Amino acid sequence: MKNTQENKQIGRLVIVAYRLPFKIVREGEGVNLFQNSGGLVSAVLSLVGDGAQNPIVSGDKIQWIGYADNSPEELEGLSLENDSFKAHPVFIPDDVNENYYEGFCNDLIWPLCHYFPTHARFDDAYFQAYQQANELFFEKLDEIIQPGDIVWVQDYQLMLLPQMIRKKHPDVKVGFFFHIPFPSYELFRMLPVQWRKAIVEGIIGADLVGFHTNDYVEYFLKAVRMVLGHGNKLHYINLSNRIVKIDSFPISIDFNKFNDAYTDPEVVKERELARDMLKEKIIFSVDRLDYSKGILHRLYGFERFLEENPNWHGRVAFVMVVVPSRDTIDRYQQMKSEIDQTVGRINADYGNINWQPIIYQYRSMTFAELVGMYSTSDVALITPVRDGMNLVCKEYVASRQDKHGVLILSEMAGAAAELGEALIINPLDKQNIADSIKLALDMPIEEQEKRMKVMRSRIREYDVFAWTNDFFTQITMIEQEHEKLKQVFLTDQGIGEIRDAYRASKNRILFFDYDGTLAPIVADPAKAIVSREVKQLISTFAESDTVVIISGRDRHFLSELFLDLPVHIIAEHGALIKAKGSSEWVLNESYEENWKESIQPIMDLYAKRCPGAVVEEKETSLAWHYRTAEDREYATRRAQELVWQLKNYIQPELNLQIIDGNKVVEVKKTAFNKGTAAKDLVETGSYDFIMAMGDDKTDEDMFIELPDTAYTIKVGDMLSAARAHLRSQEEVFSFLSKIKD
Ligand code: GDG
Repeated sequence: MKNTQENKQIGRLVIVAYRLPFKIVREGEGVNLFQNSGGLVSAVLSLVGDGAQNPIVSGDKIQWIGYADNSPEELEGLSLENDSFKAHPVFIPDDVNENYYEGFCNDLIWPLCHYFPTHARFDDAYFQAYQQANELFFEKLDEIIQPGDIVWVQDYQLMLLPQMIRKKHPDVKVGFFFHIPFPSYELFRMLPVQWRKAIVEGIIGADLVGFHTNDYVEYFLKAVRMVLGHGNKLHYINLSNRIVKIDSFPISIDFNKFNDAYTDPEVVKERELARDMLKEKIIFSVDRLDYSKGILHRLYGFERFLEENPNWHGRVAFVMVVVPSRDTIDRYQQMKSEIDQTVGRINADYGNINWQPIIYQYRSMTFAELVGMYSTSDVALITPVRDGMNLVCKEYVASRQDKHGVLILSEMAGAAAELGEALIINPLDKQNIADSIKLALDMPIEEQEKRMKVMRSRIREYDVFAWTNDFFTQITMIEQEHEKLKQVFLTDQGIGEIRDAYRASKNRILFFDYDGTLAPIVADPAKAIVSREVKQLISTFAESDTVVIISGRDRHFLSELFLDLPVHIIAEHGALIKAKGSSEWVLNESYEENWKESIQPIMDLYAKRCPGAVVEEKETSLAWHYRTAEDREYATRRAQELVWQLKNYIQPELNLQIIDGNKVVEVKKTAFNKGTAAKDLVETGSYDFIMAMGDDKTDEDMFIELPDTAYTIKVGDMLSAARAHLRSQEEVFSFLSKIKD
């Protein structure tokens, strides 16, 4: 990593998050900064300074932009920095912040993303404030940004910011991380059209967008596809002038901090204190007061366990700590009183003078108390009904240096994807919770150790430092990817170089795509006809060179157009080949039939529902065309749905690929493409000049497969693996004339 950066200016790391990394407290003339010990703070610290494993960013202090609840006057003239961070406070007027943070963020996005749409409030004033606040963050960033800086934007409070940065500072590297679940499209689409558009556009202003799990990545990609019509290839979204990578980065914790704390005297003291007080087996949970954390469901599950297992009465205590949060809000107050009542009821029903089944505390804990409880509890019961990741479960595992203890974890937490050795439960199923509690309490020590060992080594390996490192390595790789895909538009000099090489060579092969390259793209595909001049030019080339027309069109269309020319024709993306001078079409040998009957009905159905769209059955593929659709926007949405459905439907063993082309969705066998077909031809001769031209996504296969010495030319400005670009199809004639001149 170091080498690739050596000659580049390494910039500063700029974090933008709703909160600053420390609390600012005025004291007389000065100020006290109380640094948070949160995961993100220690994670980003690992990127700078002497301990940094990865000099992606400079060793300068981390610049951190965040909201300050102090007034501007209060902080005027004060230096807000400590050894590691320099803070740049953003001041948001109270009324705006109310609608922005309490409103749009916590009263709409939070419930929607945690699958509580009934709690979501859609208020125009909220969205207005959200835009305003994001702009205030941007203004602050705009004041301090320098060339080479890497900006890392955090979470759902700042979804519009990446795009704002991209517009004004197109070359700045921007990462975005989403800490909560990204919901399935059915939920996301509940947002008003303009809002969801602004959100998706805002987020993909970044170069790299991170989520905790692959599911969230998939949901987001679908939102991008449905809302903006941008498809993706694996993890990449190809916008016309840049690519965005969307990937999963499961956030983690500082494993060593929790592991080492086991022997910390304060933690030891807390552990002994807990053990002195509680002789029973201990079940423990800790979370913020929030409906997403499943606190009530957990209580119902524990109640069911008590009901069914009288032998455990008096022998188990459930220590449930709820950390105060947002409890001035009605919904949270109500939830709190429901929790209070439920705990009271269970304790009254099952407890006795010597034993209280639930020890409930509504307070926050010190770090020593927390790890003391983690490391002494026999079971951690973590049951969110939805959680982006959930760090508490990872902390519990890391704190168990003794490898004892059992983790019960909700399948709705992002962490469940990584911690398969936990007892995984459905948090809404009280029987499932009750059964798992029993299983956990009865689990032999050897089994506990076996499970803990695997989970601990996984968290140790991918700790929060590996997480940050991974994210930043990916950002740098995107830059390299961009370099590779950079558009070089051909100038007279570039054209001159190709002409010289053409003239200096003897045995030449030239590949021409048809639609969008030799012929213009028009609404009716049947009317896309190559002009007389271009055809004449191709014919002149064919006198001295091997010319190949390579297209996705069927053989009849191409035969008719080029029958009189001495050229090779490749139809249906490489499936059918007719050699120069022959009248025989040869089917690619890897082609197998019998797949169309399962795909055609799906395409037909989509065509019926989309006026103007048609299904074309080619010999070796099926194509759903929507260039002729009456309502283009509607058809684009339908096309995206079709691609999505086909992707889910097509099993890998069918070896089919879906091509999301220019106003066409096409399904064909994977065994061949324009790339394999072009490569096969090149290998049959000893060519000293190879040129390939194309405008479509399918031409990329050709650009990639041909040798590096080939002159590959992309028509249009879409990112491409080709060496050079022409701006449009109209330039093709003049370009070819200059080469032949
Ligand atoms: C969001 C997403 C995602 C809690 N109470 C005390 C205390 N804590 C610490 C825990 C843990 C953290 O707070 C809670 O983290 P979670 O991940 O469980 O949940 P959220 O705060 O909702 O975080 C979540 C996370 O972002 C990261 O991306 O995992 O899904 O919702 O570290 O230890 N710490 C102390 N006393 C307490 O009373 N010392």
